[in-house]
Amino acid sequence: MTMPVNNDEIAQLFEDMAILLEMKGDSIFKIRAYQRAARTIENLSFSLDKAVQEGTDLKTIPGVGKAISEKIRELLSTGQVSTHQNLLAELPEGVLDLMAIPGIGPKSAMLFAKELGVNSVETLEAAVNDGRVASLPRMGKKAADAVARHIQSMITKDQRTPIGQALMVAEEIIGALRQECPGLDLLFPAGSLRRWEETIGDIDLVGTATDPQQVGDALAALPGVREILLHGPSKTSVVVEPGIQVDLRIGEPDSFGAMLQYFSGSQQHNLRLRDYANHMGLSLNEYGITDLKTEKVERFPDEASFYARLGLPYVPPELRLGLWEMDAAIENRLPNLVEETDLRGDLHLHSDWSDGQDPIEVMIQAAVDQGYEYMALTDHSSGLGIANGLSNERLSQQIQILRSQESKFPIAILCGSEVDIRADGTLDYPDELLAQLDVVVASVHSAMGQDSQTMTDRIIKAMNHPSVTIIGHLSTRLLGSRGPVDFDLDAVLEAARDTGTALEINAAPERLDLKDTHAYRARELGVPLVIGTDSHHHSGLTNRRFGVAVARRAWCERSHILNSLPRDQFLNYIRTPKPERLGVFEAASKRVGSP
Ligand code: DGT
Ligand code: CA
Ligand code: CA
Ligand code: ZN
Repeated sequence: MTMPVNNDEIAQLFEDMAILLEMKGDSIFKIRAYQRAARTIENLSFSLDKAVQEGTDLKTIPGVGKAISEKIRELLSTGQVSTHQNLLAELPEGVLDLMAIPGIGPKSAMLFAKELGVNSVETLEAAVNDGRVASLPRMGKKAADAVARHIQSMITKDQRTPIGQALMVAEEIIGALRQECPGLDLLFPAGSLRRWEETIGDIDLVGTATDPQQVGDALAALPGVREILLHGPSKTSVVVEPGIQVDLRIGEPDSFGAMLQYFSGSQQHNLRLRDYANHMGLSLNEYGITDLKTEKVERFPDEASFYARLGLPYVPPELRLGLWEMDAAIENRLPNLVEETDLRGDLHLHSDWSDGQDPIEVMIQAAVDQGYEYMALTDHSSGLGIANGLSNERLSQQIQILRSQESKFPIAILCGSEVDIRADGTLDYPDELLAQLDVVVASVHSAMGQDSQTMTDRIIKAMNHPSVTIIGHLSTRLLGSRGPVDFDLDAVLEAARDTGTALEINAAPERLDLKDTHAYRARELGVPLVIGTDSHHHSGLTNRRFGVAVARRAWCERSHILNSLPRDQFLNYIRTPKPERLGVFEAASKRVGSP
């Protein structure tokens, strides 16, 4: 049995065969015949598969002769066409890979493969760089430069940018456009950036302006622009340094809600929403909502009114994944997501005593400036030689200094440490010293190549230590440069709950660790979550927004986040022995959670 083949797939096969023949330099008449057949088949009003089953003579179809009719029958009965397979086999190696580069057609791909022996994107890039492409007949420097750009734009498209970097670039562009364009009104990130995905394919910006053309012109003229991909009256696309695509769209204020909603995606969320709207007799697009019967278009200035027209509550962008947020919205049980202003303290801060850049007082003042009620200083332990970790003596000294600072600042100053979990699961300080600390963040910084069982045992052993308050950056991954360690997530989450150990959502944008899906699972299991910035500089505390975004993508409410507890309740939590403190958290967060 072969899968049924539909008309589009048959047309595609003839389209492909025309390209293959063209590459071979075959007769133009044969090529045209295949192309004509493809076009005819695309536009047929009946299924070829059915027609063959019913015994129709395909040659009665205009443009379908004996040869093509036989190939259709062969494809329908065997799932492939031998002439097509033979053509593919004759192709020089790598030609199809070259054709996958946007802007490179079959002729050039064949030329590069035959004349230069190029068989991959990499070898083509090398041939551009050493001048071999430019020296080909009918190519020249200009054409070679175009090939270089095509390769670059393909690489750019494939490479996703970590959100920290993408958001910085987006904010710089928004700032610059605000300066350049007095007529600019609204301007927001949309797409994956607005949903706080951890990596970003391209930056989408949507806005409104009295003079849309002016905003597009300003974007195209920004100093960081490397290439202009498209420059129209309401849409402009550019590539900015260091190789990130930016799509800007300017729309009308009275339909801005539909536009922002459409371009915020995700595509899957929008598909679900569109299906839902269709059942109500409505259709959606970037301009508004259309009544399918009357064809009347309603416009919406903001997203809330757009969702409300569909009888739905506002769905926060972080939840728009096209998974189960639509069901929750329909049943009106979307969570009341945690917000930055819910946080009452930061429990992961470094000073210049270890590898931070600022003195202790500056870090404390930074926590005061965030409006916090408490903070913990957590410099590294001595095992981490590179980070100038604190010896037992220096930690004792730091504790004394911190205790003496408390009266000078309006917040609770907690003595802490980010203590290494050694390869065998023991901690880097003696128990007596750890017992003097208010907050212990235990983290893996070494022996990251351990197998899953060893790593899982190691982390769980640390969780069983009575002084360990929080496990820091559980997976140790660095976005785009280091993968996670191997460990059994469910075993670790269960141990966290059973031992009364909180897990950190490390908000440093290069970490985001726990990641969203792990935090989601942790929340479901009732593990207390802490959003910590791991700041090594006073400016780092604002990175909490990245951690809050992870928590929101994990459907966390304020009640799921330990450091949203008010000072007294938080102090009560850390002073209660493990594992009873889990009960303190549950009771306190119920009170916090209620209106
Ligand atoms: P990215 O850029 O890969 O990180 O992910 P997005 O979600 O930003 O995707 P992008 O930039 O291609 O498009 C932005 C939004 O625009 C996307 O989330 C939904 C909407 N959109 C774009 N193209 C289409 C489309 O062909 N169909 C539908 N339904 N929506 C689209
Ligand atoms: Ca995008
Ligand atoms: Ca885009
Ligand atoms: Zn660390």
